[in-house]
Amino acid sequence: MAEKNTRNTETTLHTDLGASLIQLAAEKKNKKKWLLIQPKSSTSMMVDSGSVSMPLNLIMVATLAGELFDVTLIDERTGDQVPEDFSAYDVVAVTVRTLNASKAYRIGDRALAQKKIVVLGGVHPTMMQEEASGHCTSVVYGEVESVWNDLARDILQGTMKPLYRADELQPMTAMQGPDFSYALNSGNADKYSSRIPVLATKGCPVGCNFCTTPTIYGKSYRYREIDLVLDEMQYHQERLGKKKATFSFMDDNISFRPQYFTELLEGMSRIDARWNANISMNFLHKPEVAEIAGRSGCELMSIGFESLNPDTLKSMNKGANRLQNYSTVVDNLHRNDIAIQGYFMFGFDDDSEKSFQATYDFIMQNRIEFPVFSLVTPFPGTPYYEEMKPRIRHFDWDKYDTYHFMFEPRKMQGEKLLDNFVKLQKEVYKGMSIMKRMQGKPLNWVWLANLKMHAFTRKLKPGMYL
Ligand code: B12
Ligand code: SF4
Repeated sequence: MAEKNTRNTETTLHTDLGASLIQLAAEKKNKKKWLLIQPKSSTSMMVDSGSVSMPLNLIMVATLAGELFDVTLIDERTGDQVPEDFSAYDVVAVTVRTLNASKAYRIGDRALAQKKIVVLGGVHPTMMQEEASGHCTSVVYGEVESVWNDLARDILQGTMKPLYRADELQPMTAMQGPDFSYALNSGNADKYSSRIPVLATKGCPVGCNFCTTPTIYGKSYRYREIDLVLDEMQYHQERLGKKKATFSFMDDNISFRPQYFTELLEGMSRIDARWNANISMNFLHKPEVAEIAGRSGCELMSIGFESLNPDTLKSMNKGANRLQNYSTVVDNLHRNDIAIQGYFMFGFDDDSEKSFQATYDFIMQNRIEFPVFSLVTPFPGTPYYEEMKPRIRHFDWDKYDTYHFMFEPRKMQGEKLLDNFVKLQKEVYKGMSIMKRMQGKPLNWVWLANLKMHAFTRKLKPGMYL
């Protein structure tokens, strides 16, 4: 049984307003009961299958709500069942991304019909408030921390507003340490990936036109105190043993502030951490950064290379990606035994068969350990969505998993796009290619991921992406 992490004591509730909420909650005879739900999407791709990461978003909601309410967290991805009958609960709160929005809306409708308070939060309701408000009592815009006091008070008093949106974002230094017991105590906790989600920073000022982060957080970049992050990691190291505690940063772009990032890396090297993160290339071409990252226990970095086509890179506004730095970045990381999960997207207007060949050559020549391919998906609320809306083939949210053909690119027929997309994946994950990319590298989960991808890509057919 997991204990609660009580070492990280900073909390949003420990303010005057927070104290009055605790008082208000205590005055109520029965604590209100919350059911928090992580729905499973219906995608057939490898997104919600196998071992999934603990839902840090809902854990954060549970951590706040648990101070005032009785909270149960269920995760449909691990096999937990969403009840038909919500009579045991007062509040049904669901986290929603576009790919599971239809499922979340069905849950919301059912709970509303049973006269429950229904709260929808997460990136999709944030971007599609009007649509989401048809399936709930209240929509929470963006992070729960910035609106929590208002939301909690209204739930206690039964005076719900249709939308909770903060005028300004709270500094992240005050972010409550997540209480993982909500996930770890679940009956299906063994289905969670052993990598523990951790968050040090939020936001990303890069501003890619297809990404929701700049829309939700603007150009802001906030971070937690490094000691709080390290303290949280040490809590897990003590709980599991240093060897078993591996961490996955959920940050949008952990490396954006070089000074903060290098201090965090130095801190992690002191506590002997093992970690991976999403990172942009902004200063990874400097060998000293990769060197500290290696020393700090980084096992894998996930990098959005996105494209090898300079026109495509330009069109997506991803200034951090300089083609001339790609191989240097890879080389720096490899020299420090850091594996690379490389993300590549296709389907842009400037893509042609050449884009596929260039990507294949880059991956094979640079021995990228774990390439991941997706089809560009204009997510609602992004500038890209507005631009592409007249050309989008469907608005069935179940297909917004980045593995569906969304629109016909200008320089390539859809059929050709999908043929090349499938061919590239099969080529990169065929036995010989895996050997070429992975030979001599440590026999660990990255190898295993390659073997799984080998089996998965064998079965791919262009029609699956329609
Ligand atoms: C880390 C990450 C991943 C990780 C871990 C995912 C996971 N299980 O959480 C991995 C790599 C596995 C992943 C996979 C995918 N991801 Co991802 N991911 C992220 C990233 C960078 C951070 C998410 C995170 O955990 N943040 C930290 C938590 C604490 O913050 P949060 O999620 O924003 O939650 C806060 C608020 O939203 C709010 N909130 C959230 N839920 C609720 C619920 C209630 C009731 C309330 C009140 C409040 C509330 O309060 C929370 C606490 O502050 C986001 C970008 C982003 N900033 O959102 C993309 C992002 C969520 N991913 C995205 C996508 C597309 C995917 C994939 C489809 C990619 C793929 N093809 O595999 C899959 C889908 C996985 C899935 N089943 O959802 C998109 C989703 C776009 C959309 N409109 O849905 C995002 C937004 C990036 C983007 N392109 O814009 N992802
Ligand atoms: S660098 Fe990553 S997180 Fe930042 S805007 Fe671009 S896609 Fe989004």
